[in-house]
Amino acid sequence: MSNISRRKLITTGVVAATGVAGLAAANRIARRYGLVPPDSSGFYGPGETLTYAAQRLLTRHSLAREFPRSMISKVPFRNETAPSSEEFKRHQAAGFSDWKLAVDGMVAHPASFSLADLKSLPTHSQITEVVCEEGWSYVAEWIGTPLHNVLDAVGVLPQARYIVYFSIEKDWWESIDMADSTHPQTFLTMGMNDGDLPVGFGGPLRLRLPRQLGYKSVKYITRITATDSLKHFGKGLGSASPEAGYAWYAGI
Ligand SMILES: Nc1nc2c(c(=O)[nH]1)N[C@H]1C(S)=C(S)[C@@H](COP(=O)(O)O)O[C@H]1N2
Ligand SMILES: [Mo]
Repeated sequence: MSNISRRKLITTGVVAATGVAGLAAANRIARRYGLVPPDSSGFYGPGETLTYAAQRLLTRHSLAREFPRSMISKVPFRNETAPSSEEFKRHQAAGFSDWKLAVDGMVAHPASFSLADLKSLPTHSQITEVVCEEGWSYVAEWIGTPLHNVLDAVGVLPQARYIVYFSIEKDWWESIDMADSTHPQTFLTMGMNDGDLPVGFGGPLRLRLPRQLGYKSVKYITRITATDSLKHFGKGLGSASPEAGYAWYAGI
């Protein structure tokens, strides 16, 4: 069976099951096809599973909307944060010359990338929106290298199912599946609106992911790791967000 008709069949199954026998049946089908998010347990679990399974089957390869330059927000709203740690202040004082991105886990060649290393990879720009779950948003130009360039450089093993990424702010970490990790708009971002990425917006290095809500676009990235299971990260729910009551998959 071709990929498309197989996908259509599974989608029809998931949707029909919702109507006929409710969430439980849809969940059984999602489970059979490995479309269960890491935060699928608990009260909201069945709903999270249905959202994730349906999005993966229907919109896996779709692109987030890109805007014309004239739509770039004049005053981008931002969370007024800069990491308060001494470690970050030291990096900032040194112009981030020693900032490193460690890449490890299920990869053939674990490596560490400086900002200069990352800038030497093919870079692109995208004009996309940051959408916060609180209801505000803004449009900016983001310049960086698609995450898949770094994943290709280290040789992610075929067993890997997720990429987990960590901020220098210890309580900010997230993970995404391989569909989002290799999505062309998932960027390791070093520039914004024609300049370096300002600290307030996550500089020197941020993972921008316009297909999901703002909280997945973690700022001040220092490490990414490839894994086949999220059980051993934090409370095993996939990221810090579900530990605080937000969905792991925040597709928009
Ligand atoms: N390290 C870190 N990353 C973060 C946050 C944060 O406080 N710390 N806030 C998140 C949230 S909730 C949103 S909506 C966006 C906000 O992006 P902005 O500051 O560029 O507007 O960043 C996300 N990434
Ligand atoms: Mo947010």
